[in-house]
Parts: sequence; structure tokens; C-alpha cells
Amino acid sequence: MKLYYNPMSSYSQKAMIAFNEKGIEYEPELVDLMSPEAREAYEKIHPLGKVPLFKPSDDWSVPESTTIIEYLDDKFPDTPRMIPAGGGDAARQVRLMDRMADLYLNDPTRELMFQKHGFKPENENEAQRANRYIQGMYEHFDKRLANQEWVCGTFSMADCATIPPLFYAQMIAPFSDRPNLQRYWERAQKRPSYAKVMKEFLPIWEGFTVRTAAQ
Ligand SMILES: N[C@@H](CCC(=O)N[C@@H](CS)C(=O)NCC(=O)O)C(=O)O
Repeated sequence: MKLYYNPMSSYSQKAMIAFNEKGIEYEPELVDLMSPEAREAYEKIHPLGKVPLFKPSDDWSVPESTTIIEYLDDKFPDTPRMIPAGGGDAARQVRLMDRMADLYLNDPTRELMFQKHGFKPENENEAQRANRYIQGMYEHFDKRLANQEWVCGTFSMADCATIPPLFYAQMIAPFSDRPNLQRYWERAQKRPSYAKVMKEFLPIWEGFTVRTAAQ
């Protein structure tokens, strides 16, 4: 069981704390995020180039710190749980605080740290980095949607999260060359739940673009 990580990475540390709390051993694989060669090699394992990444076996990858911790809770049921069992309010509070800490503490802190110390992986600017993530996600979605209609099989929260940004993404970074993703987007627009959202949104968006074009 390998954990791709970097000791300076706060998200790697998040996963490592959970491994330690649970007493689960892993084989550490240090990824040098500052070396272009190491990053290039790592992107063959994980196209988004993000650490941590857990590989419980050669044919199975678990990216994303939260998902790694959920995986550990699930697969090692005799270790201390990081998310209270049984769902309900207690589990939801933990998931909420995890999301809040990631989105509104960890990410902004890292952004300011990058600015203060001038860390920029491969000297990317923000737009280049955003584009790399978007293209990495397109690649992932296109593969995932080759054999299924929705992101995780049946319609789920994953689709609630994926569909809205695709509206803006299609203009900023067109994906018509990704046939499965393109078909997904067409299918999504026909889904009554999204069509209802669009009915309110589209006239506002059209008014907004007319106004900004006139400025
Ligand atoms: N949402 C991810 C965030 C992981 C993340 O951003 N890791 C940083 C290090 S703390 C990273 O890999 N940065 C390299 C990059 O963005 O290219 C998670 O929870 O695992």
C-alpha cells in the first residue's frame, strides 16, 4: 500500500494524520513537487499531479485526502473512525467541517503562502494552473463517462456538482473534442432537474452578457 505524498503538503499531512490515528502502515512514496521531471513522472500516475494519492494495490488508486480517509474508515473497520459511523448529524458535521477547512482555510492559506514565498510549480501562473486542472478533469470525465450515463452510474450528488460548472467551462475551455463528456453535457441539459434551474438562469445570463458586451 503506497502513499504518494510530500512532507510539506498540508493535504498529505491530513491523510497521514488519519493513517497514524488508525495505526495503518503504508509505503511512503515522496513526490518532489518542485522538480519538473518528478512532476512529469508523477502525472503519469495521477494526471492532476496532486498529492496525496493512496494506492492500496497496483490496480487501484484513491486520490483526494478526504476520499482516502473515507476509504480507510471503510476498509479498516477495526481502527478508530475518522467519520462517525451510521451517518446522521454527527457524520454530517464532520464532513461539513472537513469541507470548510479544505476550501476556506487550507486552500486560501496555501495561496497566500505561494505568493509570499514565490512557490510556483513549474513557474505556472494561476491561469495555467486552472487550465491544467480543467484539462485533467476533462480527461478523467471523458474516460469515466465512456460506459455510463452519469458520473457515478446513477444520477447523484457528483452530477449536481459537475453539471453547473460545465456551462461556464464550455465557453472558457471548450470540450467538444471529448465525445463522452460532450454527450454527458447534452444529456444533462435534457435532465428535468437541470432544465428547471436553467429556465431561471438563462435569461439572466443572456441579459448579463448583453450588458457586458455593451460596456
Ligand atoms: N483536494 C486535494 C488537494 C490536494 C493538493 O492540493 N495538494 C497539493 C499539495 S498540499 C498539491 O499536490 N499541489 C501540487 C499541484 O497543485 O500541482 C486533496 O484534498 O487531496
